[in-house]
Amino acid sequence: MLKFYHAPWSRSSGILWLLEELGAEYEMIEIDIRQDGGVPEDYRLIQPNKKVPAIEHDGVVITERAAITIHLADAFPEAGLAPPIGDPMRGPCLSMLVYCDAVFDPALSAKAQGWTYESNDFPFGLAEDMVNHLDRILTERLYAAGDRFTAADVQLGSGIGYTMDNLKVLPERPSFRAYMDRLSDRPANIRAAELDKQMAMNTPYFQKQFGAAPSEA
Ligand SMILES: N[C@@H](CCC(=O)N[C@@H](CS)C(=O)NCC(=O)O)C(=O)O
Repeated sequence: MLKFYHAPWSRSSGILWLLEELGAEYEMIEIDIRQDGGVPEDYRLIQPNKKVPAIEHDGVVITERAAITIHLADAFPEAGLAPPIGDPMRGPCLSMLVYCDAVFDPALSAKAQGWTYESNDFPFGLAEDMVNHLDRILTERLYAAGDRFTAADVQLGSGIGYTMDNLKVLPERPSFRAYMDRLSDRPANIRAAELDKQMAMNTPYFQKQFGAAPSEA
């Protein structure tokens, strides 16, 4: 039994895409992270900071995107998104997954907040170094961990897509654009994006921003 705690158009959207890539059966539990008064306190029993995503798989709760991604990709090996131990792509795949949360996300969050700091002030270092690193990787390789799509691409692709095209805090680089083009026609990506959009348009926060839900328009 797999439960998925999700809010549309959020950091849990990458896990939605991953679940679609894996062909996993899951029960979705929507957490409205933008509701007036904040996320209800009882959700803290699942996620200590009341954030999404979280999953509960066969009675065990797993939090943090990188951990969830590794767990799910390993749990559904038939999808081939987790290079197994011994595969030379496993190391790069794990490195990129953790890099997305430990470096990419905080460095860009700091940049979006206009922070100025030295590289060694924070463990995530400078956004500029991170951008150059990813540019190098995605110029050398087709995908995050090598020449084939892995679970790391779901997190890296979600992060690049959101920060380059929506938040506009990640500078546009030809390697990033070519990478996003490679990911954009994946059926699971398209399915997840459509599902997420429908869910978003049914939440009061986005209805206020964009008008009524399509069905009520
Ligand atoms: N370190 C967490 C971060 C998750 C996170 O930041 N989630 C945001 C969604 S974009 C959230 O739930 N925010 C709601 C809140 O802080 O109230 C992870 O990687 O799973």
